[in-house]
Amino acid sequence: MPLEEEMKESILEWDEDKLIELCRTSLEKKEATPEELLKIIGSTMQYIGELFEQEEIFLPDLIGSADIVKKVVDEILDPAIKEKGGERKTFGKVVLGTVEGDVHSIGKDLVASFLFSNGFDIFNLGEEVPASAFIEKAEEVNAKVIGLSSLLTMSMNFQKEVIDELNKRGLRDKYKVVIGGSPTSVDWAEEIGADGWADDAIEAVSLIKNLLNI
Ligand code: B12
Repeated sequence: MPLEEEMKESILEWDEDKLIELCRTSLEKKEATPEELLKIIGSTMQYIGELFEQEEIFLPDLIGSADIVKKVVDEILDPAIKEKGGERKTFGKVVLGTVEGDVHSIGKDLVASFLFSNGFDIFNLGEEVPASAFIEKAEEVNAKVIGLSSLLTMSMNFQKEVIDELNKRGLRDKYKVVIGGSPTSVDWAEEIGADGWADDAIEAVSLIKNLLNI
């Protein structure tokens, strides 16, 4: 079976050991560069996203695949690229977190995995993140995008607070601010002056790519 097919199969079956073995062996034998392997992973994640949208696979499948991909990229491909003296070429940095007062992490982490496997650098600040922490991290790492997750009607207002705080500090135009989470909507995004809203992790990737003209 060609390498691409084998990798695709292992990602779909969450076969972490096989994916690690395939990547390690092809790097050792110089059958592929880490960048080529990343490209295969990226197109596989895109394919998996399409399967999810067509309801051919479900949330746990998506999470399983995203998790093993993140591990292989973190542990094998990123170090391999760094060893060659290069940096993983990315589309830009995204600072992401769940807003203040909210502990829900699963959806936000899924968005993080999908963005990562589609070529973004992710700074995942975790949960219950205050407005100032989003802004300070974005400034520190020179991010292009700030992503705000909220799963509670009660915490939605903290998404607005981040945007208000950006405005207060004169930084609003420096960042694309995207929001998500089940109680939020495109109308809410408009109301609080966000740049976009996405319903799921797959849409989040295309939303951010569109906003950055990628
Ligand atoms: C799991 C869960 C929990 C877990 C969270 C564990 C964890 N580590 O995340 C625990 C048990 C801790 C929990 C606690 C609570 N929960 Co809860 N929880 C859920 C549950 C069942 C699933 C949420 C989930 O993970 N969904 C799966 C993910 C993949 O979907 P998602 O989060 O929507 O994310 C997708 C999109 O929204 C989008 N997205 C998400 N974030 C972002 C960000 C950006 C930038 C973008 C672009 C897109 C995006 O992409 C994601 C991936 O596709 C929901 C019910 C439900 N069915 O949604 C209730 C739910 C969210 N919880 C609810 C409540 C009320 C609570 C509690 C207040 C309960 C309590 N009384 O203590 C506490 C909250 C405490 C706090 N301060 O936060 C309510 C919220 C109601 C509301 N609208 O306010 C819900 C809807 C249940 C209900 N029907 O009442 N909860």
